Amino acid sequence: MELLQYGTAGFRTKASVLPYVFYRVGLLASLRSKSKGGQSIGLMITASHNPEQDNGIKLIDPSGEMLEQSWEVVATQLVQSNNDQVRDYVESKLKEVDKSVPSTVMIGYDTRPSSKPLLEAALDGLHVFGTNVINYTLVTTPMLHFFVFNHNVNKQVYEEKEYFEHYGYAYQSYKKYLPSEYKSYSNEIAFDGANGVGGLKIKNLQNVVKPDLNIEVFNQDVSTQGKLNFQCGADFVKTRKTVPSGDMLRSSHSKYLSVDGDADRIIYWYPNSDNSVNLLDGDRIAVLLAMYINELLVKCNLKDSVQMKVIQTAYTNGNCTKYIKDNLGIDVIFTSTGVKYLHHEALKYDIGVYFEANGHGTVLFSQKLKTLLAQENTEVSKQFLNFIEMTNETVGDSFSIMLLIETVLQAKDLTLAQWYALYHDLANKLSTATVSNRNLIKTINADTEIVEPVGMQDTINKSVAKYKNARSFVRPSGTEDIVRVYVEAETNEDVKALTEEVQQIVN
Ligand code: 16G
Ligand code: ZN
Repeated sequence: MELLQYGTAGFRTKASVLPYVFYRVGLLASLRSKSKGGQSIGLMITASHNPEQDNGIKLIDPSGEMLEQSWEVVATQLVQSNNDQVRDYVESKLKEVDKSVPSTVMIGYDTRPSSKPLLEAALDGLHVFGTNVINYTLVTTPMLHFFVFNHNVNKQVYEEKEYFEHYGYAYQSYKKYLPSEYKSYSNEIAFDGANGVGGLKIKNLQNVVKPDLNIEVFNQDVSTQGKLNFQCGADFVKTRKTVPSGDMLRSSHSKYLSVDGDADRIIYWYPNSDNSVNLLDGDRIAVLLAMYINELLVKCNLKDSVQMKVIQTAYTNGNCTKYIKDNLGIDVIFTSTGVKYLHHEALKYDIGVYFEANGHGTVLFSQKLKTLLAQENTEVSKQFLNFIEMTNETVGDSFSIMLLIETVLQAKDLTLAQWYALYHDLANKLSTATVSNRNLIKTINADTEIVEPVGMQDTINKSVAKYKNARSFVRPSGTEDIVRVYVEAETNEDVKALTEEVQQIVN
């Protein structure tokens, strides 16, 4: 039996090995709900941007956030137990939780062919404890986070329609704060749905925001096998830096965007004549949103009363960080890779703008800020609260982020090329190395420093020092059996040469 771990994105692997995992996660979700006084827990069935034959499952905690870390350990132990130990393990855990508390679990799944059969296995586990199941069927990951949050915090069982109206109406209502004519901005968007649930569901949002946003949907085939995430979607565009398949260039649009297979990641882009693309990735989204939110803060005279930070990972381009610090005057904090680390850091501030370069992120606003804005009750404080309404604060949500981006592009009357030109990326390359045991590499300081094997970091530092404005870090992947090597420098030649040096050190 493969030893699965509850990782940054829950349990994820080939769908064929997952039924027993889903059954056990059904048991676990019931326990989690009971341990939280019967509050609802979310169970999302998806493997995000992974190939169609994979699948996965992750738990959503009562406030709509990812599963608390101590329970990740519980999840891993439960899934790694032998069949005959499962009962003992569950019973030992049950001693700590009050069995008589009724449990509720909200479920959603993506378009993978394996999702529905796997759901049955999870339901078998949930029925063991007589858990009340609310099945949202086909939804994006952020939609389920929204439903769980609203059920526990606002005591309402929302319907899908209400999710789209919540964000769509917030977007519509913000129009009164925006110019009525534009020199540069265009409301036309070509939307790459990765042949997944995002391509399907974006139409519901479109119905609410039409005609203000004109969205043409591409890659929305969820019935042909093998098409999910295949040569399309946010991960493909980000890693290959090329136009996705699906004939997206057949008529010219001024704006293009791609989401991933469960629509929690988003990347804007526009094509060059050779089919390569200019990427408006998570780095550039963070810049755009942080710039605008900072302006709102200044307008509300709150710049000195609240604390705002941008949270990034070491994969953020050095020039992006520099732009945020030097040009926008906002502090940047780094965390390890994985959304939960960025999210938890962002919670510490009144405004935490967090994005991974791959397009996963959102903005968190503190209760203190919301109260201050409500008390002020001025036009601009109402405007700020309207902006916050448009933000899905539970998790990165490609739909909510798209509406925020469109809002800022209008407010500043920008084309994608103008947004892209705010700063220039340093040359960079992400490569992989295969080693006998990736877990022998241990890192600290937000993945930027290797502490084991001892001495490896010093050797890398010596290589890095030979190149101008260079940076390199090495970390074991959390999702694949490989090591990732990131290199950044002034020129492509330097990046290539330094990558070769670091690869030799790691191998
Ligand atoms: C997971 C993470 C993503 C991270 C990626 C890194 C979530 C929901 N997803 O997909 O944030 O960027 O892992 O993958 O946390 P790696 O460890 O293979 O480089
Ligand atoms: Zn995803």
